[in-house]
Amino acid sequence: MRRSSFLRASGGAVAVAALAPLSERALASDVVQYTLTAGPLRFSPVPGQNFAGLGFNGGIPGPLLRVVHGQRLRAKFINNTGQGSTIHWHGMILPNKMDGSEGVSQPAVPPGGSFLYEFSPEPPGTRWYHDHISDGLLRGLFGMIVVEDPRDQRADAEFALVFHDVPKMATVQPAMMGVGSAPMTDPAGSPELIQMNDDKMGDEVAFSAHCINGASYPNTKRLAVKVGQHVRLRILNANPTQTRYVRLAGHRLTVTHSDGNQLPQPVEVDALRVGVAERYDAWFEVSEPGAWLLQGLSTDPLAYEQAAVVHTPGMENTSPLSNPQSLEGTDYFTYVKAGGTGSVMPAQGAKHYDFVLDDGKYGSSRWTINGKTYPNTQRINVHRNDLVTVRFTNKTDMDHPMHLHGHVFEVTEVDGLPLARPLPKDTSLVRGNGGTLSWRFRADSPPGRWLLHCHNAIHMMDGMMTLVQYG
Ligand SMILES: [Cu+2]
Repeated sequence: MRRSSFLRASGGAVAVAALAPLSERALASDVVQYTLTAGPLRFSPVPGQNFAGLGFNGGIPGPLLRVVHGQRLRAKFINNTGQGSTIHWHGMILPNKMDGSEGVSQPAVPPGGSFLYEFSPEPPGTRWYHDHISDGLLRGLFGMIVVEDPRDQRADAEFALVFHDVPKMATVQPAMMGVGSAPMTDPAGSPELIQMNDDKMGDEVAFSAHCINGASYPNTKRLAVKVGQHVRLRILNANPTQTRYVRLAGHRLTVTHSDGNQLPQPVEVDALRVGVAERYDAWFEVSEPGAWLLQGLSTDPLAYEQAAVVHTPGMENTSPLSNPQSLEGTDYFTYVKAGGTGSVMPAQGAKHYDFVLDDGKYGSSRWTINGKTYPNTQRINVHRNDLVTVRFTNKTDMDHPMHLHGHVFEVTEVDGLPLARPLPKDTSLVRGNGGTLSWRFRADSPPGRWLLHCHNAIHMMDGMMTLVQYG
């Protein structure tokens, strides 16, 4: 019988992005305990800003949680936000009642209440946790959790980076009504800008600061590396509505994991394309002394502030090499690059669903699946071990980051191209203006009701959501 010892993790704010190896003591523990207290927080990442946010343990983002695959996580959630809240463990396969979906897997934890989340985190990789009620996620209730895989490749240095933004909350309601006036701020050359028509421009949320781990450039923590190191970045896009393009000046990035799951083979790119709620693990080699900017690209005048300096010893005060805020001529990550095109094994005996994603055009507060909004959307009813395929067709002119709780699916097709190497993911961007994307998954998760929804907070709140129900 294994010794049962408890590790009391500090659970403080993410002060430093660098991940040190877990201590011997942590590795010897069967259970990792955290307390996550959510409460109001005045957040000031840039001078003059005073955002009425919500944070876990006094920080935005919340603390970086770490467990080793095989350990059990016991997270006590204390809700001091003054409103109902839950914690969803994004990308985890876990007992349904631990999924943290308000109204689906549990009732809201009331103000002043608490809830004990306890499960064995599966599968290993870069995952995250966040509030799953109304505006909690928008206001700052999110953080990263890394489930370390002992068999994983060792990095010489490793950094966990949450890309997040401070929303102008007054723009959220107009965006939900489809009558907002916030501009698009995607970088030049991005498909987001190219595919947008003018008929549905009222759905954008505006942001007042762009951050990495709670700070804006130049106040972001510097990432210290050494020549010869093989460095791993774990990157999460916690923005509620916008795709992020992430680039490290002077370097190519080798992408090994998508949403924490190992890709069939690594892909080398100039920049990451990180949809809302997606995560990427990307590596680079430090081949010479220098200082380089790691940036979230956008055309927002504030965008330059979503950056951090990567530097070798003695170079911390050198002006860092940077990139233009443009994707023109940039080789950025796509699912097709990662999966290659070819033929895919037919999913024989699969239950197939066609989901058309649509909207109500300008001035509408409807984002639909097959013409319906949640809870009137078509459900996916499964029996244990069913094979399910879902094909999305996107008739809107915005991409939709479609997310399935409690499962890892495979992306098998993108825009009519079958992927030779299906990609294991929990969130995937479906391209606008007629784009298609197919999922395949096995209904072998714990039984229950699992949400399937667009992770754009506006679209989700406006109904683009359904359920996978085990019968
Ligand atoms: Cu959407």
